[in-house]
Amino acid sequence: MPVTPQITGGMAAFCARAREAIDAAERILLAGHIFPEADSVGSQAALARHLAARGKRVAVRNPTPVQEPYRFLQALGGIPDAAWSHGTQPLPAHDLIVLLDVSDWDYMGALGGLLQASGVPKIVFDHHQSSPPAGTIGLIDPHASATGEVLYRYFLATGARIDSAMAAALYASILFDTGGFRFRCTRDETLLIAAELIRRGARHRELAAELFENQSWPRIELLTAALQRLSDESDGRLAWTYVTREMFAETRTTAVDADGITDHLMAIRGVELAALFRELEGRGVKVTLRSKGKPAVGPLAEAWGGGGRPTAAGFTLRTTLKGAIADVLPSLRELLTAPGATAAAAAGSEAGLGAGEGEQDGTG
Ligand SMILES: [Mn+2]
Repeated sequence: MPVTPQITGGMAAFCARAREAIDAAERILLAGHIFPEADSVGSQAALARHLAARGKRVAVRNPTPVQEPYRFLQALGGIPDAAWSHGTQPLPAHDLIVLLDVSDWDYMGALGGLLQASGVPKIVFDHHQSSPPAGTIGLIDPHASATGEVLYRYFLATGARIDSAMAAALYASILFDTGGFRFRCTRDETLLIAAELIRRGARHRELAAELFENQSWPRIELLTAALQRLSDESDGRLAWTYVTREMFAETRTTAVDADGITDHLMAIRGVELAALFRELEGRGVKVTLRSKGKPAVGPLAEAWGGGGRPTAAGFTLRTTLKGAIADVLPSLRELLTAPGATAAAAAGSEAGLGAGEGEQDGTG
């Protein structure tokens, strides 16, 4: 049986409602989460291009600037750079808001409150494990690998034309959030959609190089410094490291440049859990947790006031780096000794592990 992207009844109804709202609007504001990355920006670019082709005036507002490695995706949107903005300056005139890759106002910083206060209709395309904010038209599929996949289904359901720039933007979304088709969220449908996007003009090799072979030297220097401080515990099942403010300063990097360090810890054979402690400028310590499946790290992050998914989560502690490490490590060790904690026990427990496992963990 060939696999085809599923447009379920509920999804078809959502798509029809979303299209009605879009049809009725002239000026549409797209928005995303803090530290917008490839899924966020790729989805925004693909939708911006679609809407502009339909004669809409489109603007994009993110809480923080589009990160440098993802600016090439911004360009695929085909709208002027001046239409992309960030922060909490007054919003451009709009009669519809579309949230992409986020369904939680808190994950948008102060911009969330600003958007929430706007009385216009709101649409949400997302794949995080959450429900749409009250009063929004929300398509949230936690089994989708990326928001790009959710958006692709919307385009399919509404008969939208997907040109090569849109295909590239959506492909980048999916490629990034699946970690290059490695993460658990990679399903048969994901690959089917990816194949279709290549057929429509997405260039796999070029996009893979842009996303995964594009690290700056300062980032590699930061990674080197972090790996020099790598520790392992619990018979090599837990790997952790840290980055101090001095390390950021010495390598001329900032907190976001430590994104991806946990990938290197997770690449070690036998490692089931990874933790990264980031000392933030005057804002305590950000703790990033990763798991290969079991034990789930989401609940632990929630207990510390953060959030995330079973495989990717994080939280911020208002304490010193030493204090954070001393506080958190015991609970990580405990997680590994809890009954059913081993990776083998995860077999058959796929539910809830669908959403993208990129850098986002819902905490910023
Ligand atoms: Mn995503």
